[in-house]
Amino acid sequence: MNTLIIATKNKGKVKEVKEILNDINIEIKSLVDYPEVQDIEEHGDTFEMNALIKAREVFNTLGIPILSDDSGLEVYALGMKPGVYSARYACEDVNSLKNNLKLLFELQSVPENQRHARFRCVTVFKTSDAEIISEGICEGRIISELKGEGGFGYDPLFIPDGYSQTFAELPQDVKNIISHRGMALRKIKPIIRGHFQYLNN
Ligand code: ITT
Repeated sequence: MNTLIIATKNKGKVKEVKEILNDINIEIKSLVDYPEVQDIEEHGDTFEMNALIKAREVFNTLGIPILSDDSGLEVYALGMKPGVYSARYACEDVNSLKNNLKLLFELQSVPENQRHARFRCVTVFKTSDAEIISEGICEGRIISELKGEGGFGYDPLFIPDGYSQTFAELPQDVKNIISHRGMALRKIKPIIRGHFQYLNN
């Protein structure tokens, strides 16, 4: 069976990507399965640059089709921060609780009706002869206390527009339909499917 590698060790992302692509007949692995791939320095200042950096570095090491995801939260009242720094907003290590607490602290004096935010996700599908990029955006707002146990990252603080529950409270299949990641992946999915169908013919 053909293999697609997701260029991440983030288990929350891996779970979502696998579910969204589950009707393509491929084996999906992540960098958790490839400890020999060294940590990648994400030195780009846009989601697109960082997604390209991850896809290219992992492709150069492993030489098989790669899907990368660079994503984050942009809060309007904070000048679109934390943005590309979402994973390491509070400290150098990825620590979701600390990031969420820092976000609550930064927004403590911002009233409910000015807490608009959006998640953005840029994905890159890289093969030996192409790099395809897609983007998804999900608008919503940040609440003032953590709610829900599901999802990952900032999910317990984010309520998508049109809903009354956080991403951490909503069922995973609902998040996948409306999320930034779901949107970016559904755009790129026909190309991924077509690539592997072509390889099999
Ligand atoms: P990789 O670089 O290994 O993919 P990462 O977690 O460092 O993993 P990013 O650099 O793309 O990934 O940072 C994304 C951060 O943005 C992530 O750690 C979360 O804090 C946040 N984030 C992205 N998508 C999210 C989602 O669907 N729900 C909640 N938080 C999300």
